[in-house]
Amino acid sequence: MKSRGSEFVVVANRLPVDRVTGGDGVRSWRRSPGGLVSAIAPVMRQRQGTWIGWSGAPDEELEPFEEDGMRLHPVRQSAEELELYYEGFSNATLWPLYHDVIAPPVYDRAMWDAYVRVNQRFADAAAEVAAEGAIVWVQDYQLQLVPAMLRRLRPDLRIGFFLHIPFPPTELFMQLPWRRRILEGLLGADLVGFQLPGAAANFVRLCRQLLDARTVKQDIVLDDRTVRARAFPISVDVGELSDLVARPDVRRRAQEIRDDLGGGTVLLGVDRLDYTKGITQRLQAFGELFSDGSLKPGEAVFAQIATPSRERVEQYQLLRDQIEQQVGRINGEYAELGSPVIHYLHTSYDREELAALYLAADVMVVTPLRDGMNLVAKEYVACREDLHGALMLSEFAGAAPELRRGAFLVNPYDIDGLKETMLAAIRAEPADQARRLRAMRKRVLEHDVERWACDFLEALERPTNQAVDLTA
Ligand code: GDG
Repeated sequence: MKSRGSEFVVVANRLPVDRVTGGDGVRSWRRSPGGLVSAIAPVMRQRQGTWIGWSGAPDEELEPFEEDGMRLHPVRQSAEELELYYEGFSNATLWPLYHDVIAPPVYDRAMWDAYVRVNQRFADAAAEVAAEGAIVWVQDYQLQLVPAMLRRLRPDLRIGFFLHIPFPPTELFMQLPWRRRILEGLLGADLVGFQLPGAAANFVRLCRQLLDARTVKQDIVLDDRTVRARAFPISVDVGELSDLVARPDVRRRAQEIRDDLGGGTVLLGVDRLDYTKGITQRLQAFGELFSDGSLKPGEAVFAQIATPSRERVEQYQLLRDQIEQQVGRINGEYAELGSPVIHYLHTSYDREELAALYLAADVMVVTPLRDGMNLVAKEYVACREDLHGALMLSEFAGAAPELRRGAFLVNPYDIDGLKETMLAAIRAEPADQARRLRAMRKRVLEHDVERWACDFLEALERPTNQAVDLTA
């Protein structure tokens, strides 16, 4: 088995495909949208890789299959595991803990047990499909135990891990009852990648403090090998987006959206409906601009797309109610017949519609309270080849350091600051918009998602001892 296995294996909670049902009722698979899949797909094809993940349907047993030139290896998840491992430990414990404890994390032993069990199943699958000496790339917070579990089974593999969300500072991480186990799980990798250098530094510091590990700069020196912690800020598929915005149908649709929105300045928010994204803060600021007379109805309109997400987790249900009440209240006060000031859409769109929305927006509003990176901000920048538009961006988004020269930076906890910056972005002169977009586009175009994947894999394949400077 091993000799015929894959030289390159990706392990992620989800497979990179979604099930679709055609008009004739026939079910098939379609590649999932999004940068991660498009960045990794070419590498998968070149290296005859295998992607290990869950199909999206609970209790489903599927044989490995091939789709879009990629070998896919499904891993089962029962309905109970989905509740305890995915909605539970991943999204009710780790997600809030790693995002500054914006919502209180749930610490539940049954959830932890399920997390261990499901991680082991993913590790077993990777051990089964990987060829001798293969590269295995594990993705994200749902699978932090996989690197160590896999190394135990297959010490011959080269294992990389990338965390898409922030990694918290010691003060917060210490709350986790299973904190040592998570660190030991990650240390099974040869390379642990983070979005930002600060997250890598948090991890290295924790290894020193909690595990008494010897560290040299960003390397953790174990008895038998060295683990590197490094930052690889993720990005977007610039080519895909620039093809989309060049399409006449997408441009027509953008104009149609603007016409439908009534001619005022268009502000846009596009987020998964998540408490980390700062949606209520931005809507409050927008509403107050009407109540204090800074804006008149008709002068500006806000389109907020809130993609349904984690709908069975309690905090997400509470947030949805809160946002819907808030939108109702603001529209109740300031809308005129047929012209709401906020258009709130709790739905998801295809990439064409999303690109048209980006083109229609004068001000892109991205105000997370904490975000690993935030691809929406970079997608907006990539789409604005016309150099028109302004990006309002939270200081707490991972994208802020890269985009700081061009974005209107805000602290989303400061409502007066949000209002002031929102007005400045609405009123920015065309020359200022162009200057800012030019600076941001330079960065995003030079650092797209393909470069991110190459940088990570190159670092993973580099022999470890070259990277350690013991004289430092
Ligand atoms: C996690 C981290 C990190 C949104 N609505 C629709 C739609 N989207 C797409 C966007 C964008 C993606 O979803 C969202 O990515 P973000 O980065 O903004 O946020 P998370 O989902 O929280 O992602 C984050 C990321 O992982 C990558 O490492 O940046 O910090 O939290 O691409 O365009 N796509 C479609 N329809 C929608 O309605 N097709």
